[in-house]
Amino acid sequence: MPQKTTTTFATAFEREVHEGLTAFPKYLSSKYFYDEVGDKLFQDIMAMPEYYLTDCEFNILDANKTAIVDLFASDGEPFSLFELGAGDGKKTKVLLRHLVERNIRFDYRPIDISQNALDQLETALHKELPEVDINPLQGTYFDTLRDIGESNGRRKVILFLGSNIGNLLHPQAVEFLKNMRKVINKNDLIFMGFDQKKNPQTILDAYNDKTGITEAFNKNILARINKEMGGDFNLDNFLHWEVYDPQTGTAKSYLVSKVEQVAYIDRLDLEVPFKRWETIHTEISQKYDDAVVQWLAGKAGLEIATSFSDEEESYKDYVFTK
Ligand code: AVJ
Repeated sequence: MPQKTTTTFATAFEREVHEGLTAFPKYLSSKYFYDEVGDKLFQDIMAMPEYYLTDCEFNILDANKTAIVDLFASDGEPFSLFELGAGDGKKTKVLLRHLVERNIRFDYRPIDISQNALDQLETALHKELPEVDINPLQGTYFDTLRDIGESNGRRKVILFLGSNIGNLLHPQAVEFLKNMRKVINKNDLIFMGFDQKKNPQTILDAYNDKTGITEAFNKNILARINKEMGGDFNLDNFLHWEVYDPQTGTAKSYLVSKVEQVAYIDRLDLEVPFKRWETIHTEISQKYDDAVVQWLAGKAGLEIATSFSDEEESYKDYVFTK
């Protein structure tokens, strides 16, 4: 079987695909769901009735915008509002609009892995909220945290919405929070969304819609390998499978091979054999409760200053300081 033995890969994506598809059991990282097609599919997910997270957080921000903006602007000095994984900024616009209405001085620095998402956000903001001073930054959370640390001397508020942290296992989440702690000063804030444990059926439905949007989103990682690395995955030979463990609060997504098959990835010179019913683990979407968030924050040396939630406590935004 031809196998690439050298360790030179053109991109991190190529390296990680090689690593994950030659491992046992197989895995791929959900951060590679997001190209132009994936961004659109995720927007469709956010618009689905089953995917309660987006509406829930939107309503929390809208209902509490005065208190939230008071926190952000606490000392009256101009500040920089960073946002990790900004996406289409739908929820953030509630806060941006309120900041503009109150004549608060700030600049907005959205960060996303997808240049396409950033371009769309910048165009939309120029039209809808031309007063906002916007400086987009493309990259992964890990690269860009460095840039945040080295930024101008203004106070920093870092937004991390949408329960994006849920893609990280707890040890990675602690590492990530520690890195965030390193780039902030005493009066800076981290404002972060954490989807909460709830009726397991509600969670399962959010990641397993009947219309197949989540399935297409999950399979988009194989579509990207086909497009960008000359892969020949037959997407119909895989099914989307979701599990949720109510004890640990972990939702996991898989692609399951319906047949015995061998895929070939030209750019990697790699054959990828699958047994019938063999899996590729593609994503975790962790659900939390106060105790777990408290524990994560404590491990990272952060304090919970306050939190905002809906009536049902199905989703919470926490404010961390150091
Ligand atoms: C963007 C990571 C928050 O895990 O809920 C939606 C991505 N995956 N449906 C999530 C996702 C399947 C989403 N995050």
